[in-house]
Amino acid sequence: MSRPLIVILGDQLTEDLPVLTGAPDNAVVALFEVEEEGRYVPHHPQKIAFLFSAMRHFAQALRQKGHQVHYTCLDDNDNTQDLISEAERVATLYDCDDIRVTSPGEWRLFDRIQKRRSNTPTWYMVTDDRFFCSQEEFNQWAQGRQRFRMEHFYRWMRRETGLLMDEQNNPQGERWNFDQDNRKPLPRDIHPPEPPQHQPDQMTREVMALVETHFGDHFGTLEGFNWPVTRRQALNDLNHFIKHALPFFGDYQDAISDQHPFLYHARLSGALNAGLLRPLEVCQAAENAWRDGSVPLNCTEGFIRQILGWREYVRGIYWLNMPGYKQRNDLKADRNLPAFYWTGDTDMRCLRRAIEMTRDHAYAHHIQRLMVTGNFALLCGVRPEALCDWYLAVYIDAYEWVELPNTLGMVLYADGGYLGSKPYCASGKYIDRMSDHCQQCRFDVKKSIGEDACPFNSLYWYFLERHEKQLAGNQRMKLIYGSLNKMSSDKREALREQAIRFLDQLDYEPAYGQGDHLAGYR
Ligand code: FAD
Ligand code: DLZ
Repeated sequence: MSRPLIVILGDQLTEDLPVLTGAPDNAVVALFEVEEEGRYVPHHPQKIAFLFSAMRHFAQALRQKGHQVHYTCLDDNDNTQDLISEAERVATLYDCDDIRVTSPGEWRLFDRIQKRRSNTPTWYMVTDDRFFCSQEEFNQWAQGRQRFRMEHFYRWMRRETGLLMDEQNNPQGERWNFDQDNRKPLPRDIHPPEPPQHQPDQMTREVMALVETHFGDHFGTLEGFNWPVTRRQALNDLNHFIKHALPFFGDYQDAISDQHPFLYHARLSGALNAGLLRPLEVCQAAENAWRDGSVPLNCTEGFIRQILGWREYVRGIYWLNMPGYKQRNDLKADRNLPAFYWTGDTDMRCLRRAIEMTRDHAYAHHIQRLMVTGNFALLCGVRPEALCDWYLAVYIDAYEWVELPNTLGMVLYADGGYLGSKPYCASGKYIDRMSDHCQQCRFDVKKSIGEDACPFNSLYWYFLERHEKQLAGNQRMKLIYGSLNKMSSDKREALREQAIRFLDQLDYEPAYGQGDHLAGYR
């Protein structure tokens, strides 16, 4: 009787995956820790420790359920240190005729597996069913549309799933969107909830030591590691969020704090993307909290929109457009990444704090990623590849299917407006309105010219000027180009000179792969 090897990748830790529920009794289930996955970009040590520990706990749970499980540890002598060759080695070891795997979340692996389909043992890829919208459904939705907008996709998803819909299939509260209620800056004295603490058990401690030895040179600290590594812990984090943070999620969704990295955000993206939680159960928990009156509708809707809307939308865009999407660079951005992205060593307070939080927690919330580190890179003209490699490396939740559209599309506008209707470029004024950083910064956010002027200001105008041809025709940019065009030529020249001087004196990392991009960090 034929015997399959069922490969479970590090972000596929879901017990009811079809490859597992459909496995015959004699199947061998296999998980592999390999160097290659930790190094294709220099992943944050917390991300690697999170995945290895979650994989080890998952393997234990599968054994307890009666599966025969093979587990390759990182420092096993016969480990080939590459996922594909490890699967083929282990398939031979157990005399397996074929290898079955849930379709990977990144093109690079998907492509490699596809190319091995005619090999022996034969590889089979099974559709990943952990999303609301299958790729076929997304492709059909996209067909014939000139421009895609997340809002249209989201409304369709709401109708399809019935989430937050009334009996007539209309949106609850008679509105699709509560964004006007959701842009409040932070009040002075806030006390966001502390995240639940997960004491690392023996298994996690062993993994942390292993990661320190093998990946201790990567950007980021392991100290204070506090991510959920089992489904039980992830459910605990979900319940904690629903009870303590969701009631304020909407109001302060866009706010940035100098002190509180998580504010009222869920911290669930790592667990969701690794498969410890299902998006449906997360959205249902949020909807139930609204139904029982413990959470206002603007908060529940704002949260469900992120998961049912943005998360599904960016995944659809990724698979619809890969591999070509990754090559897009419509604004012809050509700078390397500023070196301080790997150190936090900058006087710009907002950037310093976002990077320090990233170093300490493998986390920064959406607005920090979009409007601080993202906005700055956009204004500087950082190459998409350089910025994407950084985002893919440093966050607990980063996988290319979700990172790439967010970075290349939403942040860098490198797809020419395919994903978002306008670039999210902003001057220091935006950061000042939404955060308490500027009061503690050596630069003056009200100034655009001079040694102590906030660099975001001149960079902003210089960006608009550089890209006038591509952007001035955009309806949503009309107002701002009106202001630029009203500016005197002397002022424009002074802003341009200020921005160029600033860009010239920045240190940049060497192009990735052409030097030691972590040199500044060590
Ligand atoms: P919350 O703010 O509490 O949101 C709830 C959930 O909604 C998240 O857990 C996440 O699953 C989902 N979500 C929210 N915004 C987005 C979005 N724009 N795209 C997809 N899902 C979203 N998210 C990732 O999961 N992986 C990434 O690699 C990633 N890279 C990003 C890169 C950039 C440049 C930007 C601007 C955003 C990126 N995001 C990414 C989206 C978002 O920043 C994170 O999902 C969010 O910060 C995770 O924290 P949280 O769980 O506290 O989210
Ligand atoms: C991110 C990651 C890392 C660091 N290590 C492993 C690993 O050793 N073994 C594994 O199966 N998966 C790992 N992953 C997750 C994979 O990179 C992920 O499955 C692919 O990028 C597809 O999304």
